[in-house]
Amino acid sequence: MMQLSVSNETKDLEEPVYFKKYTLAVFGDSGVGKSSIVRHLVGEKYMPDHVPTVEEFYVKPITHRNRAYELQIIDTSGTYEFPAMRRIAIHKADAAVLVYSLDKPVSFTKLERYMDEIESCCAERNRKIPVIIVSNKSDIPNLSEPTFVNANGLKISACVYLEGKFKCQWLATSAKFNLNIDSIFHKMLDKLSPDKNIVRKKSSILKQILR
Ligand SMILES: Nc1nc2c(ncn2[C@@H]2O[C@H](COP(=O)(O)OP(=O)(O)OP(=O)(O)O)[C@@H](O)[C@H]2O)c(=O)[nH]1
Ligand SMILES: [Mg+2]
Repeated sequence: MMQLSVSNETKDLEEPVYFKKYTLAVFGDSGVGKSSIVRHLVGEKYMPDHVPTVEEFYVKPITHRNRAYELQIIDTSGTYEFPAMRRIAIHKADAAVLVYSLDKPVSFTKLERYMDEIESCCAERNRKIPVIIVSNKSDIPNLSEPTFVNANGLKISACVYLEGKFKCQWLATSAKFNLNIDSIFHKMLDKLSPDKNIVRKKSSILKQILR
């Protein structure tokens, strides 16, 4: 009886065992909703007001494909120009989330600057990190993604344009209504986790079946 209670106490004190810990850095222009996205993921309330971030750090345990991961998330500032802090965040990060929103057209054009910064910082240490581009505030009516023309003169969507130009995935979200927020982090874990080859194999098998 005595032994049982001791072992239960020990169990309570035990640290959870994570399959892996990853650091994600979230970048994007001022007011696009970076903090709102991260706050949603960690279970904090949506805030209707814009409170500019200096830099925040969050830890989120997450289960993905039956494995427990710990995400360490760096929420960076888009309002204040802190290039040195951004560089440190990029160096720490295993992956990056780049956010823009259609109510702030400049945030779309600034994607290229953030991407250059990520690539050049990573190149200094001879590495590459996966990036996901997020179009947030998809709930706002009457705002549509820009369209582009490809080399053959065909109209293409912002998603196809961005995925082709930056070789990364794209996702539309709404932090206000919690739409697709978790998918950002699950997509990222698919990219980062050692099972990614299995995922790729599965998707190529699917493609063959659908052909
Ligand atoms: N309609 C709508 N508004 C949003 C959404 N996400 C964030 N907002 C609003 O946009 C404003 C800015 O959101 P934040 O999350 O603080 O933006 P941020 O990118 O962290 O800004 P900085 O920290 O200054 O770089 C706030 O007023 C939010 O309520 C969304 O999905 N839909
Ligand atoms: Mg913020």
